[in-house]
Amino acid sequence: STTQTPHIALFPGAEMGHLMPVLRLATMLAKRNCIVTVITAHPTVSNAESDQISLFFRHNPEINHLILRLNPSSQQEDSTLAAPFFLQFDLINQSIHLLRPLLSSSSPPFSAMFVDFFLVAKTAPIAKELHLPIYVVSTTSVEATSLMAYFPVLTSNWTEFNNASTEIKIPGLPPMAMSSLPQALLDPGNLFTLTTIMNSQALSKADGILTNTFEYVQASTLCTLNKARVTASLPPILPVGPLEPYHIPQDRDNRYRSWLENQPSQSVVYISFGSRTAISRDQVQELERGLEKAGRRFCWNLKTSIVDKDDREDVKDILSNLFLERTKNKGMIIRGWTDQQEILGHPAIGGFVSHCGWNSVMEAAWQGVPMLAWPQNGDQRLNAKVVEDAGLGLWERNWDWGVGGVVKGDEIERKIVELMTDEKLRERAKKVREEARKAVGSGGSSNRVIKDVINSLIL
Ligand code: BUP
Repeated sequence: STTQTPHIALFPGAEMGHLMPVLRLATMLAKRNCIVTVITAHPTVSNAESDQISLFFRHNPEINHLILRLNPSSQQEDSTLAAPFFLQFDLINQSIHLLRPLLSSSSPPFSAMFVDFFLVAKTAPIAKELHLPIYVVSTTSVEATSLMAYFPVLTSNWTEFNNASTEIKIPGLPPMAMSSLPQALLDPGNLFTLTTIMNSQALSKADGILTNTFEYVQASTLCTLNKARVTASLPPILPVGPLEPYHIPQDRDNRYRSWLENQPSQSVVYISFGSRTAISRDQVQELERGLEKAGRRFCWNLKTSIVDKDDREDVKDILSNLFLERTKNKGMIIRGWTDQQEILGHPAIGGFVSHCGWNSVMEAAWQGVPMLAWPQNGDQRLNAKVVEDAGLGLWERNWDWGVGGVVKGDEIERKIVELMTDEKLRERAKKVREEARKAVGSGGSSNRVIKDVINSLIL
């Protein structure tokens, strides 16, 4: 039989940082004449996820939607950082037997499955049964993917791993500081660690690892890794990014939009630590001090809870009255979910203080906004290094609140001023933007990669 139009099943994981890039990939594939079906697990962990899912399908009617209904979990929500998302991944994996009937009932039949990294172990056998190629969608940097891929080797002897020096050596990559490892991975019994190892070991079953990155920012890493794989069985890492944001017309949250409209070009620093990182009260106070002293205009996406669903407290209960009063003409405080991509694309934005979640890094690259990298946990320190190396931003390595530390206001002031006045940095960030657009444009590196993948699915 001949299939000119491949039908691709996309299966994102839990958490906005895993959902958004897959939805972006879905629109990219649909534009290239693929039939696209996105499978989402229901219920989601957060309202932000379920809102985004309904908005997305409402505005992209050409993309099909299948729902994998999860059995209600008997597990209790854990209060440790981001644990709800690991539990959700676990629950999806436990419910994976529901996927096969969903897939086989679909018409036209599927040509391939693209799945989240944390779902590959359980979905690869299904792909095999259905004789479908399977690609992993990585939502992080190549460095972080390599670390995951190599992790089972690193920990084949836990005692040795725990006594290891301060550096981790992964073939083909510069040594990584032990401190850049997601903390949860140091605990062999942690659900995150177990899920990582299970899926890392299954990577060899995939035909490729589609990654939201582009040659320019990670050229040497990509080149080394694809020549001499981290592990012999690692499939090729395929840079297809930056995944272009899709536009969803919004009628809510006009407050910050009209505020931004009235600010001079490149005068505002945007501050956000992502959807999972809650900031401590002490750090909030120091940030207030730093922002006030820096005297710059700012737009602060203020989150004090872990999961993106429940920021309920009033701003006035978190920030000091004095700060609010003194900065009322200079600052905009955002609570709840907002379209970050749209904010970063606004001409008034001149800098981005970020935790360096990989999506945020790619969004800053896409818009050419200089970053002040302030990584906290997970893959963020590895990502911050990429930001620095690519010339997209500054990184103060000793800034860390992850281990209970608090960065002082004076330090914050100094770095924000540097971020907003460093002309060379601004130029370099512009260059990154140019290269990002070249990569996905006609004849660009990412464009070629995705074209080849699609062509390989045409029988
Ligand atoms: Br907060 C927030 N609006 O208000 P990352 C985030 N986002 O659009 P993660 C919004 O969510 P970790 C908001 O643009 C990005 O696409 C943001 O992904 C969007 O970090 C995504 O940047 C967040 O990869 O943390 O997933 O929050 O690093 O722990 O994965």
